[in-house]
Amino acid sequence: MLEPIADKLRQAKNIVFVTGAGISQESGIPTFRGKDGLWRKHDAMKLATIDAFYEDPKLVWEWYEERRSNILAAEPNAGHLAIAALEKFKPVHILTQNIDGLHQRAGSSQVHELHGSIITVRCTVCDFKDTITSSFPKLPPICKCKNMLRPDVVWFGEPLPQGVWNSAICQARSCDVMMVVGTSLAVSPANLLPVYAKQNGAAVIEINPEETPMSADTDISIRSSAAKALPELLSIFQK
Ligand code: BJW
Ligand code: ZN
Repeated sequence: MLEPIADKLRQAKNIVFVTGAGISQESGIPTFRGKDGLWRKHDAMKLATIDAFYEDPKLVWEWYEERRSNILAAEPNAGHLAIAALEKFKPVHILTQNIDGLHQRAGSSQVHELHGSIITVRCTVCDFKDTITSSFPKLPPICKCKNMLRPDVVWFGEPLPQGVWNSAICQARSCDVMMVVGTSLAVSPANLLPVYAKQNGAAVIEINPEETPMSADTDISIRSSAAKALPELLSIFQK
């Protein structure tokens, strides 16, 4: 599948991955927009905005608690593991929209979490931020300052963490190969990253069983699952 761009991959000085929910689908974590996607069952505007949180914090927290326990029970799949193993051969940066931490658990060292993390919590008012180590006895959890804690994720209408976003732009503008894996590219500003890479002359390679708005502009679109295609990508370097 990747033979047409094998030389480009071998010659690459740095490889950047832009990943989305699809890469974790084969770990049993549902995507957002597919046929079994979360947004088919839930109204995004009632769960993933700050207004929704203030409207019904318990509901939003229950949804995140359920997802967190599913995520913590999941394991990185062959796709995550192949990307981690690639670090033996090339500098690799991962710009992920996922909040599941599976890239880090697979062993990747350079992971930029564009939409935050489900295993951290922060205060809605003060600077408090912490890792969640167990489930909360009462929802919503309350900070020492007596205000509500919230999941440390990026909801619709919220800016991405500035430092992470700035690094992501730098990576996108300086890479020579960008792999776009398991994202519908429906959400901005993350969907601009392949555009920046393309403007910089990088080869953009997509791995996704479905077409995306970027497919026509990629150098190669691989219609396959992440857990199938990424080990093949790794094997190019192992030859
Ligand atoms: C496989 C596979 C397999 C399946 N292998 N592949 C109008 C009104 C209001 C806002 C906007 C608007 N128009 C635009 C906006 C901006 C908005 C936006 O983009 N909205 C669009 C949806 C219209 N964006 C924002 O609001 C962002 N912030 C922002 O713009 O700030 C501006 C600002 C600046 C300064 C001050 C203030 C504001 C924030 C976006 C936050 C997104 N948050 C979520 C939830 C995060 C927390 C959580 O997880 O709960 O992030 S939404 C959800 O979508 C989640 C994901 O990270 C994100 C992207 O989804 P992803 O990963 O692409 O998943 P899917 O399901 O869409 O696609 C999966 C793909 O995998 C599919 O293509 C499958 O085919 C494929 N696949 N199995 C490989 N095995
Ligand atoms: Zn506080």
